Amino acid sequence: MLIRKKNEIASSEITAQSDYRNRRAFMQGAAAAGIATLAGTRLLDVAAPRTDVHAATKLATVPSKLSTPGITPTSFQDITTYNNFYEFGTDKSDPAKNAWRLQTRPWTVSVEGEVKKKKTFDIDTLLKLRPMEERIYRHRCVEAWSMVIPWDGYPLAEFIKECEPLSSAQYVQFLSYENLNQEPWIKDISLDWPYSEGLRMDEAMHPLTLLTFGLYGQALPNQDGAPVRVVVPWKYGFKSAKSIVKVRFVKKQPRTTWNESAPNEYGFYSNVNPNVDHPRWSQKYERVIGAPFWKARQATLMFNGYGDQVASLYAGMDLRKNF
Ligand SMILES: Nc1nc2c(c(=O)[nH]1)N[C@H]1C(S)=C(S)[C@@H](COP(=O)(O)O)O[C@H]1N2
Ligand SMILES: [Mo]
Repeated sequence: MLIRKKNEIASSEITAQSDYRNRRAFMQGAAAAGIATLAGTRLLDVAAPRTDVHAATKLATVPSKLSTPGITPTSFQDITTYNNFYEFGTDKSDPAKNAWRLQTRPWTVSVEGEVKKKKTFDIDTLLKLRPMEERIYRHRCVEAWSMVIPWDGYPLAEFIKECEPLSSAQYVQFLSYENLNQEPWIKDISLDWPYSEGLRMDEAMHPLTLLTFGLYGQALPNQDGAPVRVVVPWKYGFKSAKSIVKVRFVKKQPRTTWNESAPNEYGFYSNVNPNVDHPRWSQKYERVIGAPFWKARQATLMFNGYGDQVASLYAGMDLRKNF
């Protein structure tokens, strides 16, 4: 995606980070050498990045009937090191390096707008609201790469019911966390923060749309949008806002980050569509992350392969105009 970088990240930030990393490496070394005291262990807990695979919280999830059959998940390694999360830098490798800064507790999601009454959900309440399902979905970025991800969550519709929206609510907007101390990269990227995305109410209520708390049976690594994100498998990846703190029910189509930044390139709908090219590249094929070279390029499917389930949402709409 095309963005203007304002200037390089302040060198003080880089220093602070490398100090931290060095301290962490030292503490891990100490632990490995078996010299960690109780105090040392506590320090190590604090210093260990929350993205550490071994420190991840396991989620009790059951396989879902709505998983996409016949596709093999991308490796955990690729899913967690090749990311788009501009709050933590613009390179695909940046979020894995930088998202340890994100503090995911305490965390609340507030609900406002066209609802019976405003509510605020604590993340640990949200986690337990409904049984957790594992949904294996295709994941297609607008930049013409793809993965397969086993997400853990429950239908967004279940959460929406809990929010008690009024009949005047036509759209739902998702706002991501914005914090300059934890996400100093924000300063250097010309987007209108916080990251904002939105869905039409019927899209949000669709059974495939997942409120997502984990992947591969464990709490989301920070770089994948901890502690809670949305996943909309028939749309380009940018429609799925990460690290959500606010859900707003609204009457009119809400502002969305990429549409606002380049309206001719990124539409509000952004349904995966091999027949509508991005102005600067084709959407006919996708690069499959982590695949051997003979499977590394594949044809992109209409609605990312979910047309049987979702095409009716767009009956009568011109998908070239409403890209
Ligand atoms: N808050 C926020 N959400 C975001 C983004 C972002 O930069 N910030 N990037 C989007 C894009 S472009 C994609 S492709 C997906 C990537 O999700 P993944 O890194 O878990 O694969 O997250 C989306 N959600
Ligand atoms: Mo994306």
